[in-house]
Amino acid sequence: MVRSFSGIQPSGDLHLGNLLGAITRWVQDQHTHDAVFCVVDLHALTLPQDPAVLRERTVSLTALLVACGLDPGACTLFLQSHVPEHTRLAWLMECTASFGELSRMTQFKDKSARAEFISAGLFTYPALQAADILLYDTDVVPVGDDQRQHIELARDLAQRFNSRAGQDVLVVPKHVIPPVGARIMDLQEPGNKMSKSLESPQGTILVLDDPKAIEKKIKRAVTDADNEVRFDPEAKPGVSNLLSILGAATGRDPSALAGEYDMYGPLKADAAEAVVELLAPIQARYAELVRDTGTITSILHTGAAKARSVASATLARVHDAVGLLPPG
Ligand code: ATP
Ligand code: LTN
Repeated sequence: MVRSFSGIQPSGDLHLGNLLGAITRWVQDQHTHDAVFCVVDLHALTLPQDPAVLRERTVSLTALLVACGLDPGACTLFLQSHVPEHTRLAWLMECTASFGELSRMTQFKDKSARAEFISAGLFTYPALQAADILLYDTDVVPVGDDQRQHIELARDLAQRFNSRAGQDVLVVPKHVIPPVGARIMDLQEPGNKMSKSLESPQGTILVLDDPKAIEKKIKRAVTDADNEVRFDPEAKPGVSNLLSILGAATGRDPSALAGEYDMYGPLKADAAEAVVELLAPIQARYAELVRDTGTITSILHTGAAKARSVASATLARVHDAVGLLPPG
């Protein structure tokens, strides 16, 4: 079976961009692929985190992923820090990546420009991400558009590693980016992507926002003055973003939807209604799950054991290929 692997950081509250750009596809993949999903808590540490908040976010994000439809019986769901092979392969990937290629990563440039303290981990972050992916012999990586460059790097590293080893040790993965919803923008600053870690509460729709908050945020979304509904992300980023949100939430094409509106008001009202409808069942399931921390912990422990059995075999293969001796 084709293996699908992806990850998400517990670095803030899950938002509509995460759901439409990635999680929706993860939920589909668990029925058609051998699906493995990881809450990448070690990646979150590349920026400063309060330990109590990180703990709480890790549990609530896991509960929310299950509420979104991830079924621990149909996929493997685990925490990155529970499978030590991730950091062990990351070291070998750091020794495979060049300083120059890590320096060209746009996420590093953006995040380091905003960070007060630029950790070495923020710089080597994509090598750990490549390790996440390559440990599972991953074929496809469902992600939003912002991750394109990181997945390209994981491909390059796998190819370089194989060519140095003179054999196909690592599977070369491909990204899968949804046709609609791959880049949901901030509602207040439609030039920026909606993000967990940017402080923009009015521009970000959280998966756990109540219907009133969602309606208010969409109603106040920045558009432009000409009142012409057209899908043109360059010239009309705000309006196009609303069309993408409505399209991704209802499974329709944003350009086709544009033809059905001649003013912004009704488009905003329909987009708000579609989002409220999409999120209501997720919120109801989450409210039940989050109280049951025992179940969440047990899902994560079972997931880590399954993940580890695959990861340790890959790491042993990689160690052998570079000339490291087996430990026992
Ligand atoms: P941070 O702001 O901390 O980097 P994030 O909101 O970008 O967080 P991640 O944990 O980095 O979220 O990403 C999880 C998944 O969600 C990735 O596949 C990413 O591509 C996708 N994603 C994130 N933001 C968006 C967005 N605005 N539109 C579509 N997909 C997105
Ligand atoms: N870098 C990603 C999160 C991430 C990831 C992964 C995604 C870490 N490891 C492996 C796909 C596959 C992000 O910032 N969205």
